[in-house]
Amino acid sequence: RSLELDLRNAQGLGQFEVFYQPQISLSSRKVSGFEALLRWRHPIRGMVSPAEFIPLAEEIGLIVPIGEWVLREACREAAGWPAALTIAVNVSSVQFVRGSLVPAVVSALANSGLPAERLEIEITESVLLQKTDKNLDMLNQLRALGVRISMDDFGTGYSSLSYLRMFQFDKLKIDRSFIEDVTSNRDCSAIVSAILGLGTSFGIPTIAEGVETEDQLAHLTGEGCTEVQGRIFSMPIDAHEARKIIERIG
Ligand code: G
Ligand code: G
Ligand code: MN
Ligand code: NA
Repeated sequence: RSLELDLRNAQGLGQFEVFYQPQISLSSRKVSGFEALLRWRHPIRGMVSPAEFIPLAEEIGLIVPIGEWVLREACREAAGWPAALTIAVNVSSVQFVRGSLVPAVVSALANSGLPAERLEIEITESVLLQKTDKNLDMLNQLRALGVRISMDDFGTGYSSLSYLRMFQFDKLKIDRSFIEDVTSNRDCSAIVSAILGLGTSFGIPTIAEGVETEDQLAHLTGEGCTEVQGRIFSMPIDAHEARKIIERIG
């Protein structure tokens, strides 16, 4: 597989880049932080989406060094932003099982000088599906450092609700698939209301992703969502563009 060979060489060739998508607090209408999203600039294929290469990187174990690089890079970048801004980094379940995630986080924080409280780790349900005790232990270690833990793609998994009992998440991220039709589809609207209600009951802030329209924004604001990210404010942008946004709002 030539994609696999290219992927094995990508990091050494400096083909990865971290993009950043702003997250907006609905109470203050201000940027509260950014999500780090990996990009691969392939010399022939162009920009390859992580959706296309993360599964392969997980399969061949490469996600561990790639994920650690994203963590270092994102923490280093965020350390240069104003202290109110957070950085959310996606972490694969493979990094929990095969990597040394806790020491990697400790060193990314130490090397960048970023306070632990400004780092959010986004996990998906797969982290709690396998090696549950070991992974919960690692989540608690990260928590003890002061790092925040978000549940990504909330509601799309088989047992999202049971995870609320297993771990005290700091944020629930509502998947884009529910937001897309939230204003036009009663089922989506009901699911989103239910998730926002859970957030309120459990005292966990909520963030909606993939918000594109004013109608969606008004709906989510009315339903008590805490934060949004999506095209309505900005698609993921490179570090330079992110700094320009920060200067503009600063
Ligand atoms: O940005 P984009 O929509 O192309 O991302 C596609 C998918 O890849 C998303 O589900 C996102 O969570 C995932 N992703 C993006 N960056 C990273 C990363 O650094 N690590 C991991 N594990 N997943 C990522
Ligand atoms: O990790 P996660 O599943 O949250 O990744 C979100 C993905 O959705 C990223 O690949 C990002 O580029 C993409 N995205 C972000 N905002 C929007 C949006 O408003 N609309 C659409 N269609 N995609 C978005
Ligand atoms: Mn995410
Ligand atoms: Na998601």
